[in-house]
Amino acid sequence: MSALFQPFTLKDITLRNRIAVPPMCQYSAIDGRVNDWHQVHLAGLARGGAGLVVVEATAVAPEGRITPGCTGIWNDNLGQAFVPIVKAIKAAGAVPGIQIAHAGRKASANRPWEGDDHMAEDDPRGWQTIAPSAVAAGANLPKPPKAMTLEDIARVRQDFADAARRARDAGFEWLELHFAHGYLAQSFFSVYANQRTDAYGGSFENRSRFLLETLAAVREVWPEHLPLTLRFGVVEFDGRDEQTLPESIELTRRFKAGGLDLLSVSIAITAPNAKIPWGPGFLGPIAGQIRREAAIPVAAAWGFGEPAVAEKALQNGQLDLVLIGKGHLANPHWPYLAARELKIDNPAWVLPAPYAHWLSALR
Ligand code: FNR
Ligand code: 531
Repeated sequence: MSALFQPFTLKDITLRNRIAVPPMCQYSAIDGRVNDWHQVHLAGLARGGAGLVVVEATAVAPEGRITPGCTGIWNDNLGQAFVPIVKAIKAAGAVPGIQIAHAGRKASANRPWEGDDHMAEDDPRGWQTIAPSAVAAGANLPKPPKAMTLEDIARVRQDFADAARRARDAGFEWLELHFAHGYLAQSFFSVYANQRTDAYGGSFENRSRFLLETLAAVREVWPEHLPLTLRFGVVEFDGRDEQTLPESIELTRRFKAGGLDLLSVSIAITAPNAKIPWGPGFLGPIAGQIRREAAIPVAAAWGFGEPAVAEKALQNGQLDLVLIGKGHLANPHWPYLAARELKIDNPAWVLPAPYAHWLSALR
């Protein structure tokens, strides 16, 4: 029996299979507002048969966007703009999710195909970035951020809670906080980015504080019966993961105690000298360790695009949900082709009825 095509129930939500489309920035919004491209992109992915489609990192405040083209949900008008997308994802039989985010010191950048670097100081489209400390992110992101005051921290925490409310009101049924990839929340946990000497820096407790407080603020707003999840970089691949991974497992236990329903395991990306061992499903073993030691459902991405690799990671208990990113950009019908490759004899788990009848032969 295939693991990939088993339904997955979390709180009151059941996904038709274990395949999720992870958030993938489109850099195509104007002043944060989604448009027809986002509709085409996301509805098309949902039509392909994934159980869950998560909308890209959507900024909780204008300065929290990575680039000027990133989506936002910092006001009610922007929140309501997602309603047609939520409806389209549901009409295709998938569960609509959204990732809410703040890019911190990695904000105010050019699109990847326009340089993937900070916009120049004199670029009128750019803005002052904020972060735990005035430590720049790296060579292509050299602008030093402004160290956040306690008022800034309180404001951004509330921005996440307000964003969660707007996501709820737009009809999303799955929420993911972006606490990974060197963005604001990850940078609070980072010994590299966070050099604060107040209650938000230094010790493990202090470096965890912003993440746990923000989760708590969102937990109060997000409905109890809908999955509340977050994506977190559990390792840096900087040579000191013997210290980092145990801390990440302990923090995951505290996320769970704080009401988290699932952890999407990823990479921290705050160390200047990271050596990431990219490879097919390379995060699987780490995800499995988190899943066991923190006793929480987990998802992971990175190179699971070969159906057999995805199936194996689920079969051997590394993951509860597999995230297929670029594989879905290459082919929105990835789930159906995976069913064929794995010789699953009932495509109904991945195809809407009008398609399933004609394609049921899987030949
Ligand atoms: C991404 N990724 C990403 N991750 C995230 O947490 N929020 C996001 O908004 C984005 N945006 C994004 C855009 C694009 C174009 C790509 C290719 C990737 C990372 C993505 O969710 C996923 O983790 C990686 O793509 C690895 O999975 P695959 O592509 O190997 O299946
Ligand atoms: C690439 C990336 C993935 C995992 C670790 C570091 C970098 N992604 C990250 C995306 C933006 C596009 C590039 C986000 O997380 C928003």
